[in-house]
Amino acid sequence: MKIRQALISLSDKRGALDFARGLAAQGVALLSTGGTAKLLRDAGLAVTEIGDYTGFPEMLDGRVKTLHPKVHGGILARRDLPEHLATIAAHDIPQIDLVCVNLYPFRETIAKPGVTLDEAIENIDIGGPAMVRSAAKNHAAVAIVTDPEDYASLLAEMAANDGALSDATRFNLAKKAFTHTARYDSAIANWLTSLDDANVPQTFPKALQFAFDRVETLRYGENPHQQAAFYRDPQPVEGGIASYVQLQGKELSYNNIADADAAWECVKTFGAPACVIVKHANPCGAAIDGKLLGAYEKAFKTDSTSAFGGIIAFNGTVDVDVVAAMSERKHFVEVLIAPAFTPAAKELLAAKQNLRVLEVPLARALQAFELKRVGGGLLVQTPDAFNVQASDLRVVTKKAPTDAQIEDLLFAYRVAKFVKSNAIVFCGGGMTLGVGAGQMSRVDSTKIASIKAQHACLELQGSVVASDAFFPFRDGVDVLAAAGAAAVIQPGGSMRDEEVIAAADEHGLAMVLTGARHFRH
Ligand code: 93A
Repeated sequence: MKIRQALISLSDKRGALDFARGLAAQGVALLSTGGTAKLLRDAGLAVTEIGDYTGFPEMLDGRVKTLHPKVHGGILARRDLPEHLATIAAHDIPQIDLVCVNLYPFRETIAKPGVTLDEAIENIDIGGPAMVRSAAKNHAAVAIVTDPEDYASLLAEMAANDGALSDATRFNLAKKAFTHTARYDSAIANWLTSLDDANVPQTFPKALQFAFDRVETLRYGENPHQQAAFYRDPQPVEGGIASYVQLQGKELSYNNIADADAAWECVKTFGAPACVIVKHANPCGAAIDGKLLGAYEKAFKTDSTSAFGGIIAFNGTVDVDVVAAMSERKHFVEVLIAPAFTPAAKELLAAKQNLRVLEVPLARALQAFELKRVGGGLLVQTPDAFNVQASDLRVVTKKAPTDAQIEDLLFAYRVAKFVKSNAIVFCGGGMTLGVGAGQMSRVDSTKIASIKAQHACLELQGSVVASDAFFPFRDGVDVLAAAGAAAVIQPGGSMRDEEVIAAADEHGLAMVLTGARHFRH
């Protein structure tokens, strides 16, 4: 069916003129609301104002513009039902075949600092979503255009199709349109239900609505008998793993993406050139150095057995030296992530066809919320934003750490944040020496970390060690002192801090407290 009449009503007027011109050039009559009509008329296009069309002026400060049977009848009438066609004819209601609408900028309005409830309420669009939903419901005959990105392709399809759009195109537009209005209402519901009795927005709305876009379905989930898909936030956090661009390699798996996220979030916390190797969601090697190559060599050394088949992330541009060093060691990795790769590095990588290589922009923004599904519910928290600094440290032992030890303690604590609890991380010289992860007992984590260091023939004598949470008893301190640690970083806050500090003094250790723990489950 040829499109003969279009209604255009836009808050976001990007590309509107070109689209309207393109429609007019294909013989489509244009109807428009005040601001949009002015834009089109000023550009020399013939356009009918909605008030002239309905015989009612836009009223109530624009709250009622398009809410009229002549608009909704023209959109909603079924073209395949003679009764519908007779009814609109009897009421002198012409058909509207294309509706191009985007809505009052509610999200942008509430993002403004100091926004008032009145301002927000006035930016709740009523007539716009009504038209979008009318047109989307009647997609059998009407095209609903909500995304400026679609203008050009729709004009091209019409031009190639005698002024009509296909059924499939109209159906796809309708799906997009209902998603658009659903998200719009979600934003309103999230904001309004976040207001407390004094209308001050709180962190957690009473009812939390989410909207994600499917990026792809995955071959399977955590295990081959599970189905899985990857969804992206329509407003993704800057520098999050979801912004990846895959340069080469096999399809990403569910576990690949989860581990890539862990490696990427960890490596991003360092200012110095850093390398993090993750295996099964835990860092099995992490290091900082003057150069990425040095960081890689150190990170690999921590646990070269576990590094095999791992996910590896760098926080700087990967050059050919780094790729060559990986090849020399025959280091098989599942995924390689960096903000950029030099052309020579890319060339060398291209020979490893299966290796998945991801570029992700290096930005350190945090998600608003972290989510975890539990049976019949959802746990929601703000992210762990604590990134320990030297000024956070409180020395509690007779012995104070040296400057070099402080550097390593800070490094160790930042790595420990990304190790599943209970986490014990031995470090020295800007690298992990032994990582104990995911144990039910802190003492066992400490033992495992020191066993791992032994396996790698790494010396723990004089090392530093981080614990993600306090030591409930002195036994953990006894074990790490026996392993050779010289300085300890931990949050403190145990009932037995005194006993733990006394043990550290007894062993001649330096101990610093951070005041904030890093459980990660
Ligand atoms: O205030 S409304 O909820 N009432 C309406 O009847 C109505 N009709 C269109 N908002 C309404 N609109 C919205 O006006 C559209 O969704 C669009 O965002 C905006 C375009 O107004 P203008 O063309 O005057 O700039």
